[in-house]
Amino acid sequence: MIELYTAATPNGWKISIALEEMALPYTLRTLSLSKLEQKEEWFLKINPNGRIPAIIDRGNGDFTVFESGAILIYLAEKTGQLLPAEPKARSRVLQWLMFQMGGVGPMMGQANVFFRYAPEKIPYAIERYQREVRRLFEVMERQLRDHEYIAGGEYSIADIALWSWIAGYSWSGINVEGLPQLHRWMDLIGARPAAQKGRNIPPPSDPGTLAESARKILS
Ligand SMILES: N[C@@H](CCC(=O)N[C@@H](CS)C(=O)NCC(=O)O)C(=O)O
Repeated sequence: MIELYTAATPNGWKISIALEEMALPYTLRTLSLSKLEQKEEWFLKINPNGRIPAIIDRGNGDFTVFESGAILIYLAEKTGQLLPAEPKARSRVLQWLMFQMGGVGPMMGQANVFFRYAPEKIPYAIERYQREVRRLFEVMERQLRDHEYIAGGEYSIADIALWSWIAGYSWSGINVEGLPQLHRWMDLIGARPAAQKGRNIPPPSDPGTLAESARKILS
């Protein structure tokens, strides 16, 4: 049995979507980010970085995994799902997963900070991050012209990682006009029952709760 430590955020939803997709049984431990539970000593033993998500695999000697990309790879390897074994196909999935982990996630995260939460509106910062996210979306648009899913012909953990963030593009204030392939892909992933279910575990917070959490975390 997997224990999932999470909260209602894109990085958390990656893992609930993957667990649902893989039909792995799991128990849920929702942390209150506004109460800074993720910084408490007991949780730092699970994730030294003090952030969600993290898992403990009780079926594998209580093995702990943090960093959402590493958790996705761990679960894919455990189940043999959503990450091909063939080296080149596997590398393609990992390339797009890293593109999410090093690009889309951090840039959308910063777009959210400056567009939504910063006490002072700094146009340079808002534009910098929104423009960079738009550029990353255009990279995906080109890739998706020739590929049904982001890493090729098959659904993978890279789609899960990217969709979990990109489905929230309007919260980050990103212009998605003129990106028909990105919309096709968003609809394709969004139609999957596991994506719909996992995106609601835990259910999205209201804007007030999000702002309260951000204020605590950023102060
Ligand atoms: N690179 C990490 C990022 C995790 C992350 O930033 N989690 C956010 C929620 S999406 C969090 O826990 N924020 C609370 C905090 O920073 O204290 C991952 O992908 O797991």
